[in-house]
Amino acid sequence: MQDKIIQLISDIQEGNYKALARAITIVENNLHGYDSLLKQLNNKSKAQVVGVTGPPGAGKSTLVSSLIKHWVEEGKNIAVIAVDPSSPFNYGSLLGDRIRMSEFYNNQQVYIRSLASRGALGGLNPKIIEITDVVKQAPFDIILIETVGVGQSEVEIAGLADCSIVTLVPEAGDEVQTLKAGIMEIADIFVINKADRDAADALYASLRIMVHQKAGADEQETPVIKTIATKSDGIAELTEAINKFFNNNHFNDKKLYLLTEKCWQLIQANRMQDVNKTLLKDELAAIMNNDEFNLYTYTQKYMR
Ligand SMILES: Nc1nc2c(ncn2[C@@H]2O[C@H](COP(=O)(O)OP(=O)(O)O)[C@@H](O)[C@H]2O)c(=O)[nH]1
Ligand SMILES: [Mg+2]
Repeated sequence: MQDKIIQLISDIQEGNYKALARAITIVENNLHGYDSLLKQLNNKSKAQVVGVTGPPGAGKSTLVSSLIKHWVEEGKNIAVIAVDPSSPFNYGSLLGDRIRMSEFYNNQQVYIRSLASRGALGGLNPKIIEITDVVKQAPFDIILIETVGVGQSEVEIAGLADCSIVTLVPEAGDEVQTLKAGIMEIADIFVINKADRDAADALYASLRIMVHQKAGADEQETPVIKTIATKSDGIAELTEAINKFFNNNHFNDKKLYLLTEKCWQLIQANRMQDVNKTLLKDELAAIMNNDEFNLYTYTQKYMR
């Protein structure tokens, strides 16, 4: 078993996508050997992990396609991990341009994997951290992770991607005020997609005010970039902002923060493994009206 896992990892490191697909399946489904596989991942990856998050229909997949095209032309190797609860990932039908997109499917520079979201809140796949680390073993320059922003998962993705791009659309104008706190924290770059629509300039202006207020005196303002993903408009500006982000000195501080965040989430998931809310409820239903019931004594059995 051990030998097989070592061979699998070595195949992945040589850019074997079939081996990568197999390893992801092993990890995603807790198949035999997954623990040993994870423990043998090395720490040498130079890949930049870029998260693209935002509401359904914002144009994330279209944006991702345009980014792939841009980077492929620069000779880069790119992986895409898409976590979409609503629809299976299908770049072909997405742009109504099967020929162009199937080019990516057959392109050795591009690896695309779609994952179901199995989280209770419909957000991220619970294995996304581990799967991203597996993908990092392969010689990719950039790993793109597309996730639908639904409440909590926006915060989770902050711990997942080195650089988080929050995609908004002009219609989001009013929502932005209410979403403000959460998205301001996680966004490294804002994209206003569908900039071909009228309200884009108004959203741009109000976002610029928000990032300015957040930045304060000595901090850099979070870039706000207008794109029309369907026409690849603004993609060059976006990739430039991504490059700038990775070249910034603050990036190392962020890496430590991200690693701590990931570590925390893994430990949390592991510690909660034996806690089942349905069982808790059943047990509590039976004892809650006892005079002797004490919440603090009861929870003791779960404490370490
Ligand atoms: N008008 C306009 N439509 C866009 C733009 N970008 C994407 N779309 C369309 O918006 C719809 C949703 O796009 P999709 O990429 O699937 O969004 P996702 O759910 O965020 O991944 C599709 O019909 C796209 O063609 C844009 O910049 N302008
Ligand atoms: Mg999508």
